[in-house]
Amino acid sequence: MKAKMNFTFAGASALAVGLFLSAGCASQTATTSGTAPVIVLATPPAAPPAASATLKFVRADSEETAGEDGKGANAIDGDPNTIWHTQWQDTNPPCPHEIVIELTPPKTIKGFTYLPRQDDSENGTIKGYEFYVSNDGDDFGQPVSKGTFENSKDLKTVTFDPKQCRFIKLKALSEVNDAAWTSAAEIGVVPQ
Ligand SMILES: [Ca+2]
Repeated sequence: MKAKMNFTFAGASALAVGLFLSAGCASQTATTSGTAPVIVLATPPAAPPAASATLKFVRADSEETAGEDGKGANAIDGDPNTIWHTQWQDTNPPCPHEIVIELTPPKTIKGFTYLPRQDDSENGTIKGYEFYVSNDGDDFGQPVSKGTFENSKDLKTVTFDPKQCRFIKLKALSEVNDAAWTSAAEIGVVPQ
């Protein structure tokens, strides 16, 4: 849709420029003809909203809520500056860690996104991962995707064959510096 709009824009612009150039010392007719498509371009139709699902935090195996605000819900609040972080103040449970998120309504998704914490620390940034989907929130079966993230602050996008699901689970198998923790600024899905 967007590519088509851009093509239309470019084509119309070329037409307008062509009309302008051919008009020379703009006659009334050329000016009127050349202006019309520009007016249309000034108010392009709005793009249709992307298919999306509301994300709801369900559970995580560990959340640090005393030493910092590291609750699991921070991974789906839309704010890159808030994070889910597993416990580190009184105990440091080791990987793997996991977080379960519900999609409302259930969706067919073809991938997920992981945004690591965006501050100066790497603590908890996921290295090895597995990603699961489920319809009941209990039986997640085998992972639909597994791999290793590059160690950077960049948004990671992982795609797979489309899956209809109500729940997703991201399991962190390891941390970039092999520490015990897991953290996430944002976790999202890629709708089909
Ligand atoms: Ca967040």
